[in-house]
Amino acid sequence: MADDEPAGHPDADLSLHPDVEATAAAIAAMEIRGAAAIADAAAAALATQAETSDAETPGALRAELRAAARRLHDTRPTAVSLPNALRYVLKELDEVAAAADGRDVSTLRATVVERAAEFRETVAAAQSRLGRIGANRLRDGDTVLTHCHSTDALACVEAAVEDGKEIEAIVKETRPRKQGHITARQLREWGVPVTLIVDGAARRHLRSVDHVLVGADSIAADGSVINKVGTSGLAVVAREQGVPVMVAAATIKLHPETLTGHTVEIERRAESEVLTDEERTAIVGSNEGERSDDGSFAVDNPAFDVTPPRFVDAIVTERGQFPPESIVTLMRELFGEDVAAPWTR
Ligand code: RUB
Repeated sequence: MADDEPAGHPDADLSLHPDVEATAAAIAAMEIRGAAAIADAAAAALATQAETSDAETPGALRAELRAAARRLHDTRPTAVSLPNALRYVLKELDEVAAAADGRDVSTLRATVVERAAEFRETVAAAQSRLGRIGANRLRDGDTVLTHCHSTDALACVEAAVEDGKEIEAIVKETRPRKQGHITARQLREWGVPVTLIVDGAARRHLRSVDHVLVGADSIAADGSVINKVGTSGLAVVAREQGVPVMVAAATIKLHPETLTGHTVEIERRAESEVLTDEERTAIVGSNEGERSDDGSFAVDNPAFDVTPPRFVDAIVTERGQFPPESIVTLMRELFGEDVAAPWTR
């Protein structure tokens, strides 16, 4: 802790910019969603916090930035792009605060703003680069089957279309939030013919599909892919039918903590995403009715699942494509054993 950082103060005493609060709320409510968009928004919010803060010392600014990062961090647990974004923007926070001699906040402010801009540019460039790499796997006339909405996965289709390839898409609806509709809308804008299907129809359609194409929220050191719930079942069935599974994921999706044996937390979301109050009453009855809600009925709503590496053919990143089992090499190179969490006290 820097000498001038007030000790032991609760986050409530720190003035967070309203944009930080608004960004955190939007991520939690999934108005901002998808691992890349979440990371971008979090970096932008940290930059706003730094830029607009009236903290008078580096220590005070650092405390604010940490509180802002904690607020953003605690919104959704599964997409590692979020902590990776916070880590990138706040890297060397302590060193810069110390070097600022305990007085001049402008160096720290400028460093955070610069790093946030650099992160956002790097991530955007990574997506277009991985899109070009992924497009090489798609041939003219291919049909892809998608799950959820992934900007990294769509970047591959966009690049293939730019290369003049005719691509068609079977788009899974993706219950309960129906992110497949976002995918369908985007693909149509690019002129890609789309067939929207309910999730349960995927196996039937795999017969006419050349690639399953999905994104990732996190990739573990053993090559497991954590993505929207339903991805693992799709990958298993694709393997059964001999359809290759391609995961498009920029390196901000690599989960450095899994290098040291941590597992990835799977977010569980509200029952209301799955069942309306009326639907619940129709199943369990109301307390006034013949049946009653005696607690013997539950809804489970995990937002993500884990696809073991043996069901994945390739992970396409901006650094090239990898069999899932070898992704650990790239992870070590990028992160080392450094899994600092500069937002923690
Ligand atoms: C989104 C999801 C996406 C990944 C990758 O889940 O699972 O496949 O985040 O997206 P949710 P991108 O809708 O619950 O956020 O490639 O855009 O980072």
